[in-house]
Amino acid sequence: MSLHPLMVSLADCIRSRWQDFSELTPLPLAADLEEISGSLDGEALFIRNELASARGLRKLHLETARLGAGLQILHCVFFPDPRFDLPVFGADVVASPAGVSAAIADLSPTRGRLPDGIDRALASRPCFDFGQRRELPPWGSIFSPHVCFIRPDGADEDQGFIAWVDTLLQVLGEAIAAGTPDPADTPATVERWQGQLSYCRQQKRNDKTRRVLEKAFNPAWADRYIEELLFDDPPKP
Ligand code: BLA
Repeated sequence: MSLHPLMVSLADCIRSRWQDFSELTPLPLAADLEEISGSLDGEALFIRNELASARGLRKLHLETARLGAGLQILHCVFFPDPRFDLPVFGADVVASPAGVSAAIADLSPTRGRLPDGIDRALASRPCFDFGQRRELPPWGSIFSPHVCFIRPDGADEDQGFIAWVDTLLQVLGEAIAAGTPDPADTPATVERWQGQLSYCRQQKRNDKTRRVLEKAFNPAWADRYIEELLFDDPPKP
């Protein structure tokens, strides 16, 4: 079974913006984490991971997965180099045979609030008027006021969501190009590093991610996957 069309188009959009980043360098990925296949209750499981770094970004990660019971996931996070005054880009799409239940995308602050330029750029860009906005869970306090968390309804909303992700990546790309790194030991850098630690800690409070991985694989594997690949602690700058 192929991936939901929203995920195929969104992955294409992300890969195409990602290709435009300067100093793009593939990051090594443990061989057993790049392409993972298995089966659960007779159903095929599949995970594909892509990992890179670029100017201003210490880790770009795109994951597409089929995890049993017809569950499909697109997970993407771009973690900035904390020396740059940049937000974390994150996107997650979850689909079951009943359709896409969650589509979320954000540029999330790592130091209190978004840099002014990014905040203004996002406020000025049009965003589709989605019919079903979803309420954030308590750990979602990491997201910005511009976060888009919806249950997309139909092809127009799918396109609207992809267009918004494209806007986020364009705004991020402009901020990367305009930005210059601060020294590693400057207080702002250290605070942004701590902000990323906190972002990862909050994401790890999402029981839904862990539960799905534990069921598809096992608790020890899920733990390693979350701690080493999805939300590993950022190295001290
Ligand atoms: C929700 N994430 C979910 C759900 C599942 C997963 C099954 C429930 C779907 C729903 O509420 O409709 C599962 N997500 C996964 C798995 C992976 C994954 C297994 O990424 C990876 C292998 N989650 C993220 C990122 C964001 C994110 C980067 O990984 C946001 C930038 C958000 N996922 C997110 C949110 C919810 C969610 C906010 C809703 C949680 C809730 O309502 O409690």
